[in-house]
Order: sequence, then C-alpha cells, then structure tokens
Amino acid sequence: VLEEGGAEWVDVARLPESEGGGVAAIRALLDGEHEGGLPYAPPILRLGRLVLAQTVAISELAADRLGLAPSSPEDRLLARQHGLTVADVVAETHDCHHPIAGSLYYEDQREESKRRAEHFRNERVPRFLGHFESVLERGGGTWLVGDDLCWADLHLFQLLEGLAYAFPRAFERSTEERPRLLALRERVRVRPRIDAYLRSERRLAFNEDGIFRHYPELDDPD
Ligand SMILES: N[C@@H](CCC(=O)N[C@@H](CS)C(=O)NCC(=O)O)C(=O)O
Repeated sequence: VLEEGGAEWVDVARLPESEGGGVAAIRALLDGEHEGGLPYAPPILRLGRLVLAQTVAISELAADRLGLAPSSPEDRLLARQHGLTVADVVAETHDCHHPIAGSLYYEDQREESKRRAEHFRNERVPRFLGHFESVLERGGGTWLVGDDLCWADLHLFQLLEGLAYAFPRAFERSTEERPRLLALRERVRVRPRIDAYLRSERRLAFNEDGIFRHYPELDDPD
C-alpha cells in the first residue's frame, strides 16, 4: 500500500542496529519504550508520534493518506471486510506449518502439519478463492470494491502471490476456473509502482521463515 501510494518509508527492521534498526528497534516498540499506542506484534507503522499495529489498520491509515481508500462509508467498510477475510486466510496459512504451536519448530509438528495442510488445500483454499472470485464477479470483475483499485485489492494480490509460492500445485488446481482472480493478480503486478517495488531490494522474497512457506510435502502430491 505504501509503495502503490508513492510513500517514502523505511523498513526499520532491516536497518543495522548502529542506525537505530534491527531487532532491537522492534523490541523497543514491543516493550513500549515510546509514547503512544502499545503494539502486540509486527508489522508496526510509525508515523510521527503514532505507533500502529495490525496490517489492516495500518493499510487503512496509509490508504486514507495516499488515496487508496474507497470514498463512501459503505465501501470503506466493504474494503475492511475483504481485508479481514484475507487476514483470516493468512492466519490459516500460518497454521499449516505451525498447527500445534508457534513456539515449536515446523520439524517438531510435521505430521500434524501434513494433516492440516491437506484440509487447507482441499477445503479452505478453494472456498476462500471461490468467495473472492464471486465478489469480483458481482462487482463487474475488475476490483473488489467499486470501480477503482483500493488497499484491499493489494492485500488480495499479496495473498495470491503467497499461496502460489507456498502451494504451487494446489494453487494451480484451485485457480483453474478463477479467471477474475488471476486477472486481478496480473493487473496489480504490472502497475508501475508495484512492478518497480517487486523488482527492488525493498521486496523481501518469500522464504521459509515467513508466513508463506514452501514445504513441498505440504502441497498436493505429484
Ligand atoms: N493479525 C496481525 C498478525 C501479526 C502477527 O502475527 N505478527 C507476527 C510476526 S509476522 C508475530 O510477531 N506474532 C507474535 C504472536 O503472535 O505472539 C496482523 O495482521 O498484523
């Protein structure tokens, strides 16, 4: 959202500690060594004196300032609805590789992960993707809310990218008949600012320490 809106922003966690970044900077915010709101977990946006956590809240704030929020009150609520549904899928994606506890390594919950991921791939992913396809169909097929791109479309884009990385075989199977979703994914990808961001060092590649992890044994069998 920050990138599409053309904001100037710094990923503080990736700065060296000598420049006030790194884990120490995040820890200081979680420990409340600042004035203002207390965040529970990253991501955290700092804007002047404001300290704000929760991806959806951050995107709503950024979108308001950068012209990426719908204008009517009803449409703003619909965008929030879609953003929160995307967050539900993200949480379920996390639970595929950490079904028992976030404090245990994946390697210590592999069997449970396999069972969980099978249900996620076969029941949850098709249901969620089918839902978003229907939302697009009802709205004319281009964007989730109204006639223009809004922050929630960018959340959906990131979800599709993440699922395609983590479960490439299941993703292909589940999107065979989801033309509007696939078109939205491409429509977002080629936007000039998003395209530049995706090619930049600011874009963290998906990896096996993040939410969207590619463990082939959790994907559809060959
Ligand atoms: N719903 C939150 C999820 C935030 C989240 O799970 N953050 C992770 C790191 S990416 C974390 O630190 N979680 C700590 C915890 O859940 O105790 C959001 O969308 O921002």
